[in-house]
Amino acid sequence: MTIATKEQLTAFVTETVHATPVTDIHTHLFAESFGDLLLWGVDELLTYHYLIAETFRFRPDISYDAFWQLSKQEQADLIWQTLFIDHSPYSESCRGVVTVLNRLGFDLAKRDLEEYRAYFRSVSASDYIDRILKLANVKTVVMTNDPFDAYERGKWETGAPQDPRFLAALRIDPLLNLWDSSWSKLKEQGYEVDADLSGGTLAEVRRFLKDWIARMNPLYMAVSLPNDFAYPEDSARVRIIDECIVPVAREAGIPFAMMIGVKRKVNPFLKDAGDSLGKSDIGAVERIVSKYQDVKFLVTMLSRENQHELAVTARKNRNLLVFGCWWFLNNPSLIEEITRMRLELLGGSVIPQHSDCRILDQLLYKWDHSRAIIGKVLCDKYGDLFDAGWRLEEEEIRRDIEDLLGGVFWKFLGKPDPAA
Ligand code: REL
Ligand code: ZN
Repeated sequence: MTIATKEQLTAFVTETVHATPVTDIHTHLFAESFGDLLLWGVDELLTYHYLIAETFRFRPDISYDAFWQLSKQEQADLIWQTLFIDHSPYSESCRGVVTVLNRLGFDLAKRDLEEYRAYFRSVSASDYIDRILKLANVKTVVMTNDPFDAYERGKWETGAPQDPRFLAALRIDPLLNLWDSSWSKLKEQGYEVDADLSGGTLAEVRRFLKDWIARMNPLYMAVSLPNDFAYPEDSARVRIIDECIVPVAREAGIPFAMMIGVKRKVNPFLKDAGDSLGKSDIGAVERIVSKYQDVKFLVTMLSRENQHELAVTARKNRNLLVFGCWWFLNNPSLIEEITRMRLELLGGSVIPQHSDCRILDQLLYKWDHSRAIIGKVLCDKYGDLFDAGWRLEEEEIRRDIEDLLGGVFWKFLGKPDPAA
């Protein structure tokens, strides 16, 4: 049907963005078969590392050690008191908790943490997964799967039942960022590798990657890279990229996802909350994607300052697909600015958002909040076309939104959307 008025346009775009199921291309969530690797519930929500960092800012009276010695529930109590009762929870990660509790139907007027906890004790993981995926309208969740993690490896080795809503991504940070310590872990797994990459080491690394690809059937291989990531460079990282990751990605027909710009552990006392960011050299991205035009690259960058040049680099390289507003960019003001800029430079050939959820319940807020912004930006973009006299068809708008929320990803992979 043809859109007749601006009001009709706004209503249709807003409704369609909310009604379209999402493929969430990067999370830290797990299927139920991974047991306690899947985090959910109010105590997990409150102890999200984003909130831990915010709590310490208000609590100079609590030492890092004292905090880490508390039980999870005690930590959650302290965070609730500090960020939700002693102050108003308007930071994005605090607001996220409020959105989740609200969407679950809790009485927010009472602010009674025990009441929320009682619900979580009464529900099973399996029912809760169903409830959250339905409420968040997420059809597929891509996990982050680390073969260097002995605990997770155990889960893969027991061949637990598969849930088609949760798909794998092979995460290889230790291989590229910590070769000095990870080569011995490969050796323990039966690969004949040496610290100096000599002899058959690179062939063995390729064998390791292929073995895990066979086991996990990942949609892509992924790494997070420091802000000073350089390419080319005389380093173990770049040799492994050139001689192992790239050929294996090419052969397996899966992309290599690079998440660039993280500074790990700038405050180690904060543990997971102690990572930061820095501006990166877009030249490194340009050089690697243009060198390997037959390999697909998914790229997200952590610094706001890199966003414009990353979008321009994607204009020049069709094997580069930009995705998500990562981590410190996942705030309404920045999502709006970045999404607007990307749609202006790339049209719909982009993945505007991923959730990066670590806790299942967060799907509710991360997607609610991002959908609202994506919808708002799209209303403006289609509104401009409407004003310029372009005929807008509901079917075409629906197609575009389905693409942004998943279709672009699946087409880039060259695979049918299994949930379609
Ligand atoms: O995948 C990553 O490397 C990051 O997204 C995570 O390490 C980070 O801690 C995550 O919670 C950010 O949202
Ligand atoms: Zn992540």
